[in-house]
Amino acid sequence: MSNASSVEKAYELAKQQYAELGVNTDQALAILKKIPVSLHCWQGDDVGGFESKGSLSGGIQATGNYPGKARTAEELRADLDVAYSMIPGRHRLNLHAIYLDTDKKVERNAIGPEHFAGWIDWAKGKLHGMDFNPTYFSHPKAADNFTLAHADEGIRKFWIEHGIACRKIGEAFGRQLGTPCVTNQWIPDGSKDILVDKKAPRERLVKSLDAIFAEKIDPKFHLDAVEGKLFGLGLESYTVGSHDFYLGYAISRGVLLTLDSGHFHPTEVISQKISAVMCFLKEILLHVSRPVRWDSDHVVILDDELLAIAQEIIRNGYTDRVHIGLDYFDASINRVAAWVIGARNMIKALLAALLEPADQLRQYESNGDFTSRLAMLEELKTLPLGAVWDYYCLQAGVPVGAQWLAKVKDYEAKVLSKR
Ligand code: RNT
Ligand code: ZN
Repeated sequence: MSNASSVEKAYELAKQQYAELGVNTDQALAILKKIPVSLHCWQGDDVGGFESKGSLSGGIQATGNYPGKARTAEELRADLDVAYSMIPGRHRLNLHAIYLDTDKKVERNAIGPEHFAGWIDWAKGKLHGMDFNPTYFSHPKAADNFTLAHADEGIRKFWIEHGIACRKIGEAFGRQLGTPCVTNQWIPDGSKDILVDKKAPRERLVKSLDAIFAEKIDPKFHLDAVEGKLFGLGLESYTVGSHDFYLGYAISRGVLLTLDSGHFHPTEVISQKISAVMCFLKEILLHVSRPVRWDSDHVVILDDELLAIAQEIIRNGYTDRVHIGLDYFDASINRVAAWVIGARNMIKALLAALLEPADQLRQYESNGDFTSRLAMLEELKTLPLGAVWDYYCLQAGVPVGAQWLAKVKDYEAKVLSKR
């Protein structure tokens, strides 16, 4: 299905079919258009960054050796431009501190908005909001995988200064781009083997975070988030910033909690946690990822969990309170395609949720008519979501269906393969 008139015809039929269930597809698309997804810059170069040529640390790993990764900020922006041109809607960029755009060597505790001027100008021009992350890994002062919870006061101080510097950068993003920047704090701190004193590092982390967050910043420009996890590579036995730790921290301090799909035990899913934590938190940040047997950060596909995450956001009316970010890094395939596939899937999942006859389903449930609830949920799976999606892409001026792939292949032949 490629030409515009066949896409429109299919949409008209789909629209009728959904209307019979009481779903207004035009309205669904109008809502979808307003939901931004924050694309993570680090898919473009396997979490390398432009600060040094050192290797990735912190217990995370990008596997694969596909050619063509971005080597400079300009290359990364060019790749991102191609990716955004295949993704319907207006979306954000999530930047890590190691992606600073400067020729000089700047220590992490000395970075400022001026080192990200190239990104700010680009985002202004392209109308992208920006989010930010301090980088507490891939650095000599994080060599033993302890940063904010380090026993050494000097090392803690260095990383606290980095955290503070990053919040100021995030605030500058928010002020200059007119949309609040979410700055997400994730640290690798943990231990390969069983720790005898599990308490002291956590108490130190509370103090370090409190020092980082001491200065209040207007939420119109900047929001703070904290991200817990279960384990890292080489850090299997203990993580200072576990989920329990950060849930308590976020609730008691009034900051956002970040839920990453890959940061829990294999049978735990974040879709089940959203409505639980939202009873106690104003806003949260999602790192939508795809763990395969471990926190592997595979490209997000349109699987049951992705659909369930989107359903939780839409069914509960959380679109203004849940910030959606992607977090994966696959180095085994074309990196621009990886962005496009994951982002398009996230948006498709939101569309699927918006096309549910939510009131009707809720009615079945409250009436105790679980037969109808199950029947309907299953029938919905084969309704023409694809026709509505294609129409959305057409309207947004981005490639319909798999047409984007040829464009990415062309970019690969002309640009990426020459790197
Ligand atoms: C690591 C966390 C974290 C990172 C990025 C690069 O397990 O998920 O969010 O992926 O900061
Ligand atoms: Zn994450």
